[in-house]
Amino acid sequence: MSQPTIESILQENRSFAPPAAFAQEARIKSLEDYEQLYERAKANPQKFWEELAQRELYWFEKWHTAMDWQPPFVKWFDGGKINISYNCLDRHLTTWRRNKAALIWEGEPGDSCTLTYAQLHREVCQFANVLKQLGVKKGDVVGIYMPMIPEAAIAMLACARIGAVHTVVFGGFSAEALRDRLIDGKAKLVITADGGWRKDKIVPLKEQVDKALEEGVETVENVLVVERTKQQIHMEPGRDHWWHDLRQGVSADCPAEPMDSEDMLFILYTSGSTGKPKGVVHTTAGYNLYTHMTTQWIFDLQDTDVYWCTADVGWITGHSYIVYGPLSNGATTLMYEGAPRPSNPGCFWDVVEKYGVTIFYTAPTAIRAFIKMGEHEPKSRNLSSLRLLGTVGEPINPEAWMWYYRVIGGERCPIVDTWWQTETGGVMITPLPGAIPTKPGSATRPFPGILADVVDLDGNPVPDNSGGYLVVKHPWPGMMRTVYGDPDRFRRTYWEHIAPKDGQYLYFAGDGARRDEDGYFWVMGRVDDVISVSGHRLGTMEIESALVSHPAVAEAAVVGRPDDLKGEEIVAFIMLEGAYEPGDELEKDLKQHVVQEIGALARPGNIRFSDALPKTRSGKIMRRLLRNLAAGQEVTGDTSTLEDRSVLDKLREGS
Ligand code: 6R9
Repeated sequence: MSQPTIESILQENRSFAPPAAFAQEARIKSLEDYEQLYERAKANPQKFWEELAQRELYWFEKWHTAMDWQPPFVKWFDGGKINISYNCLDRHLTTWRRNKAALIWEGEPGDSCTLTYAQLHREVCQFANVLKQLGVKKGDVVGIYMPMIPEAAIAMLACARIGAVHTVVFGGFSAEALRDRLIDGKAKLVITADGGWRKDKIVPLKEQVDKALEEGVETVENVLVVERTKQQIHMEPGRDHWWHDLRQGVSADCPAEPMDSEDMLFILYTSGSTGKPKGVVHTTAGYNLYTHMTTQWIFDLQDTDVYWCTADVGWITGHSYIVYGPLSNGATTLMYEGAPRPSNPGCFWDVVEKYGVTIFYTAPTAIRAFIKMGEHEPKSRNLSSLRLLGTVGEPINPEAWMWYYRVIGGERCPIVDTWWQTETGGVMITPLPGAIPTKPGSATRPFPGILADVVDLDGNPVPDNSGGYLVVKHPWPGMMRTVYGDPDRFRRTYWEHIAPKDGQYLYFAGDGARRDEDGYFWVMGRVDDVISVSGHRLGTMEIESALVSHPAVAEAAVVGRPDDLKGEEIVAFIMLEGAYEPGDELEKDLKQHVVQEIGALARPGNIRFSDALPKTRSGKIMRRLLRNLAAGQEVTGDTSTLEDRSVLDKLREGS
């Protein structure tokens, strides 16, 4: 990489203090409390995490070494014996939580169920015993390709219980993407369902598994199938088994396997900007502790909360903040199979009302979709149970933040904008809702124990308000341990872009950011999303925010295309609000609007209107593909993470 500067052009001066009533009852009640905690952790991170590990988790045996750091490889709590399924289930059974709702589930067609901690424990134990019967042993890799039904979480916990490594593949991935991941992970068993419900249609999961295994995946011996949608499916004799058949008469007694702290817990694939997806490896104890503490403090969990994270379990957010973090804390976690759809655009608000959801955690892309659907959907439901809102996945445009705050939160709920990654295991930069005043568009400050900085390529901190690269300076318990089967790629991707500084290794997240005079972080998006116009490097998100603040724009994605004069020219892909029509007038108006909001240097050279944008299944706009389109090139590289492939064809036709 050359040594570019990254310019930040977003100006946002609004600030919201934690509501007094919220702060009073919160776990962490004031900025002083946060700062004290932060300083204590910074002075001795190992000691800080050790104390929490001792206080918050159950250990079969205590560790001998808190942290062993051989850059870039780290071990946490070496010598300890622990099981995350035990921490999520068994230890609650001897308390009043035994009969508390652990998992509330709502299916898309309107079916639902609630499992108490005791019931969930039973289900997990029985599932674990079936896995054992199918020959799954400690250390074996199990592929999970499931809809959002309780059995997805049960399967994960069952693997963890017996020491099998799960690799969850999002149910929207193609057969080919599934196949690649099963081969790379050397999976021995695949757990799936006949199908899942999505937008009133059946997603034929088992059929995809059949295709993935058609030419044989050498390591896969068995397929375990959960019945969900009940359409006719093929069952391969000897290979495929129904869960409801195998569970008959199986014991629900299955003690949790004492695992070494650093035993692998799961592999989760995340796409690199090019090439083969990376298998991000997380291990047991550190991940357990990190997701436990972040869930507790960031969502300010109280025993009366009904907590709902709308992510899919196939995504890291689902792993850490639907399953492991909430259950480890003994919380009630809600899981919803559906998505807003033409037949029920207000379904999310129905769920909030039906269960009295108190904490709601979603993604900016969903918020922008809600904005497009209009205020009448949320306004016609009773959302007064909500007390805290969260967002994750992308930088949130300040205008979307304000809408979320006003319309969903009734100007009463703090918003936690949580910055983190598959690789970090848990949230890294975020408000603590009772303590840290929020500013729309900023993830605010690092979680206690996280030493984040914004630096240049030589690892030197950049001045306040200058753009740079977001790095982490000290290992934390939840960090990824390696790329599965490719430690070199781990080193290259995360540890070599930025030079070690005074012998200190810096974890490079791949995001650009700036820090303001209050120590707040403003994440500007992936650095590969930065556009260089006449030598000014502009974060795409900031131009997008300007566009989205125009009443005609529902969603915007901005990319650069090569330009002889300026180096790069800005191309904006725009999805309009329902009532607006594309046209030359509007195009001119939008360009002028960006000039007004940011300045002439950010004026888009070209605006294209479209009725959808290419997104990954976790809702991130795939700017790499838009860059190809903007430059008039064929789309290259990996498109397996694209949610709806037809969007590309439409964009191509329209260009
Ligand atoms: C959890 C998750 C990671 C990338 C990350 C960044 C973007 C996530 C963000 C955010 C700004 C936030 N990102 N949260 N950017 N503000 N609050 O999304 O993991 O799918 O691995 O994506 O998402 O660019 O580097 P993952």
